[in-house]
Amino acid sequence: MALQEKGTAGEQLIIEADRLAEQVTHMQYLKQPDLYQRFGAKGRERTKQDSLYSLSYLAESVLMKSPALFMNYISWLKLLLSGYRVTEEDLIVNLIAIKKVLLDHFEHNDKSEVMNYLEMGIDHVRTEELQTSYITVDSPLGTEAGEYLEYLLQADRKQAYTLILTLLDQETSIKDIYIHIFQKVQYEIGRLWQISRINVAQEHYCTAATQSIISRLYPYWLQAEGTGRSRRLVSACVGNEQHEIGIRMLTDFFEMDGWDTYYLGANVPDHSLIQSIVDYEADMVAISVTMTFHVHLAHELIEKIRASEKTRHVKIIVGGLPFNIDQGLWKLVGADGYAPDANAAIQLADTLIPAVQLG
Ligand code: B12
Repeated sequence: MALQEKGTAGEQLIIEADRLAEQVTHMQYLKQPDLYQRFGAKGRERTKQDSLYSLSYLAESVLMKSPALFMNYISWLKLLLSGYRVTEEDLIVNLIAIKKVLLDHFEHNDKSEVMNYLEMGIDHVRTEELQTSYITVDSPLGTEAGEYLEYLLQADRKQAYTLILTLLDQETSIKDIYIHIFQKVQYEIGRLWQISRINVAQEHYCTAATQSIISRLYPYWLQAEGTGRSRRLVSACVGNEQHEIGIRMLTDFFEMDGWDTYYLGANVPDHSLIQSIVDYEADMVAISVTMTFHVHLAHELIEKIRASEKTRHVKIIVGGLPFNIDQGLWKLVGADGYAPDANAAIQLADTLIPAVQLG
């Protein structure tokens, strides 16, 4: 299904989001002058930043016709703000300020659609949220994932690495280590940051440590070049998406499964990515999106890939957080398929391009 032409309400909102966020902040501080005493001058900057995020998520949600994206954002925001002593009431005041500013200062024929999504978001603030750890002892490798996380939080990456080597000695598969330890621990680190239990520096340390451990495992599984033509994958994050570990793990799974892979990571200009499909004679492209407000960039990129005769034959798969939140979203961006994680992606790829097809 094609998206509407340029100039939809969602697109207009993306363009005007910064100006509108400033007006929302102004209105919220008029309504709640005590915010200065509670949060100081920095609080005003944060309010503007958060309002900008809210407008961006709202816009993307409207653009993709996916209320789930905005509802998930509201749940996420509520938990994030509670760590900063920002209450549900404060959030509702902010969302109502957004509503007022949109009513008075945003013009579009389909404005009612934007207002409907926003209303749903305001109602959603009152929904009870259950937030539990991603790591439980009864899940596969749950105990080991807990230990691994503890080592990283104690800044002991050597012990974390030793734990992984011990698991390899016990013949735990690398794929299981990726999914049940690295991925789970990354999700848990995100949750701990969100509820203000760890700071940004700790998150960066843990992420960098896991990336280095992933690299140190390559000699255990990366094979020398095989003979003959294998299926070929080009993989990358969309636009200025910075979350690259998921697509890296996915690419490694493809390589483990006999594909030849060309991993580009984050910050690849669309035209370079498209050129690499040609140069590398790719059969499939994997595009990763984590931040919801980047979903439309995946749609634009896919349109560009399909527009060129040289690249329109490739199969395109997408994945990442927004696609996991709304499992029908992949169709709207024009992809050939989606999978929730690296294991499922391999199965999907086998369906789209069976191994025998290329001989
Ligand atoms: C590490 C991290 C970062 C790092 C990334 C570093 C790097 N080199 O990758 C940095 C510090 C840059 C970062 C920045 C930000 N982050 Co961040 N980050 C994370 C964190 C903790 C881990 C990400 C990760 O490694 N996941 C592990 C991988 C293995 O999982 P995955 O990405 O889901 O991938 C799997 C599947 O989704 C799927 N998949 C993924 N891609 C694809 C593609 C295809 C084709 C297919 C089929 C499948 C597929 O397969 C993968 C493997 O199984 C997450 C927490 C989380 N829940 O993910 C937050 C998180 C994603 N970040 C978040 C936020 C808010 C931000 C910032 C806005 C923070 C800020 N204020 O600046 C910025 C935005 C940056 C940007 N513009 O992109 C939020 C997003 C919330 C939301 N609802 O949108 C999260 C969820 C944290 C949280 N709980 O609040 N972040």
